[in-house]
Amino acid sequence: MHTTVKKLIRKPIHSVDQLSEILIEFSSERNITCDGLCGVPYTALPIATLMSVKLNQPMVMRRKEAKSYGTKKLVEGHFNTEEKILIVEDVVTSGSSILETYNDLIQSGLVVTDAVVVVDRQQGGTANLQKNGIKIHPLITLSQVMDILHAAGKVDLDIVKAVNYYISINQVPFNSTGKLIGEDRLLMPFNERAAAAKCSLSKTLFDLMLKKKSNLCLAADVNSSEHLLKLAEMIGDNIVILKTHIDVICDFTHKTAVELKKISQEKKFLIMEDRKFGDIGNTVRLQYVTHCSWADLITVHALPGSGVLDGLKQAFSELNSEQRGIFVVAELSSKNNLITPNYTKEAVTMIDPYRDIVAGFVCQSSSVITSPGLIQLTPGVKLLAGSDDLGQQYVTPEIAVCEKGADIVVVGRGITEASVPKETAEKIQQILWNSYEKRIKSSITKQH
Ligand code: 6AU
Repeated sequence: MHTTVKKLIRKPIHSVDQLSEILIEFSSERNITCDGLCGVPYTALPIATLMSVKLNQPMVMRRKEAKSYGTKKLVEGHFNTEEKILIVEDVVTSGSSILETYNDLIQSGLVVTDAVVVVDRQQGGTANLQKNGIKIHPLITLSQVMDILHAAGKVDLDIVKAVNYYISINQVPFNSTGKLIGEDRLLMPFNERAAAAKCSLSKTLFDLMLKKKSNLCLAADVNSSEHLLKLAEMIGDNIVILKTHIDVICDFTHKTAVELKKISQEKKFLIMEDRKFGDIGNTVRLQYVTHCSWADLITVHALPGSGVLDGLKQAFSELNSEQRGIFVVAELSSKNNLITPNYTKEAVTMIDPYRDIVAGFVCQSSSVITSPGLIQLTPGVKLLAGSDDLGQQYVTPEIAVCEKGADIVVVGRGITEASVPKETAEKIQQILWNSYEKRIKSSITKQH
């Protein structure tokens, strides 16, 4: 037991003020040096604030959600790149909150090597963070807390044993790459993903997926309003998104949009206009306001650069407060397309300051998205793998989810041109949902 804990036993603390002093003493006992501090939001913020005042050292603030206006920074405060920041946290369990903070600080050019925490619950978080290069200094562990309470006659030995047993059977599992299961989006259930989402429409989408047990998007590429609305009525219960290309519908009017919206509210799905915007920000802003304001989601190419997202952000705020979201095309399903791995990587980096409006990516491979809050939308799917005669390439629903990492799968002609569209949609919905469940379960069994 280190000196600070011994002192703690002799003189218990009663306030955050005292706790911050103890942590300062503890950090100096450990020879931890830093240029500034950062509390993990939110509980550790008052502790870090008091430490910063007492040490007369700056504090940086990590935002849990990027601001939708102004600087859009994830880390706020006066700092210079390469400065060393000490993370402060109250409790470490899996280590995922510290890791999120660490990632944002590193991305902002800061250096992080250590974190001081008040209590280590000993469930694997410390070791996991160590694997990620962060040394954890716990003031006290849960077993030490129990030992101290037992020695003071406050808890029975049976309770101590029960707590130790709980710790031993509730270790946070790792996957083969040393990542926490809870951090790898492919292994995480959608409810946990929803909590990690920074775009509020993504949260709605994850909730819909869970409620409807569906991760199916219908590409309703038909040429009349009547056919579109008929499909929406028929298949609405099986899907979470209905995707349109309104420029192929010869009689599409505002009335069609209103009727489609009504069906989407009754059947509980979102509407995505697959516009694949690819122009300068101002043009896209005008196009969106004129033609797409009725849709919940739209697609854009990353090609024009971040101006396209600025244009849409402006359009969203010009319109109203309805929830809106964007899917950025990072890869294509068509044969011989010109997208390169570097383009895909740059597209992913580009959206970072726009996480409040970007719901995810249209892409083909599981490696594109690592962040659990972003959604992978994958087209090019049919019950039977193959291709059409214009370069579209198809994989089966199971491959799309389990191997390509799709969260939501886009199926068009595989349903609309089937002899029995409703039954086919039901079948695909079932396969996709089973594949999602298999993906998260199989990964967990692999770990134990
Ligand atoms: O199932 P299909 O081939 O009948 O339809 C696939 C749908 C079409 C495409 O415009 C769209 O998915 N799509 C996209 C999207 C969604 O952006 C990207 C892509 O790479 N491939 C693709 O087919 O409406």
